[in-house]
Amino acid sequence: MAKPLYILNGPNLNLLGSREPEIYGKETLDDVRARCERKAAELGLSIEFRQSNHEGELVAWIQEARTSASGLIVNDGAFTHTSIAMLDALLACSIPSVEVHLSNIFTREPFRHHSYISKAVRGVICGFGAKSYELAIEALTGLIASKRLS
Ligand code: CA2
Repeated sequence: MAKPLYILNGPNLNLLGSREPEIYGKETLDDVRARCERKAAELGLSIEFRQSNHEGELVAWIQEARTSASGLIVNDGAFTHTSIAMLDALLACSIPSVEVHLSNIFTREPFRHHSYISKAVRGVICGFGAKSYELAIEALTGLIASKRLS
């Protein structure tokens, strides 16, 4: 059995669907999880989908993913723009990883334009709402398959 894709979500993403639908869409985090489960199943993969409001817990999960996951998708929420700890955890993680955002962070406030974690991932997908996660699963599946062949 292949290892799952870890899909990790950072602070406040548990509130999805409750406010700011014009920025983040109307779907809840459970809806996003269901989309990810469907997309992964289509591609013959399983997922481990988690959310935390705590930086240390997210760091611990990234460390866990090093040995327990075949690939990693991270929406670090606001920690994207603040956390060197998250960057270091991802740099120590050699499995393929993708950064996702629901919103297009580059059309928003200037403080959202910089991501500490982009340096440590294979690619970034943002601005497609919940679909960003499905696109990330497709991209990651390709990366994992090409790693298996090499
Ligand atoms: O666009 C994204 O996915 C973000 O990672 C979401 C973060 C934000 O800090 C990043 O700049 C971009 C915020 C998530 C908070 O989501 C909420 C959704 C509904 C209500 C309240 C918060």
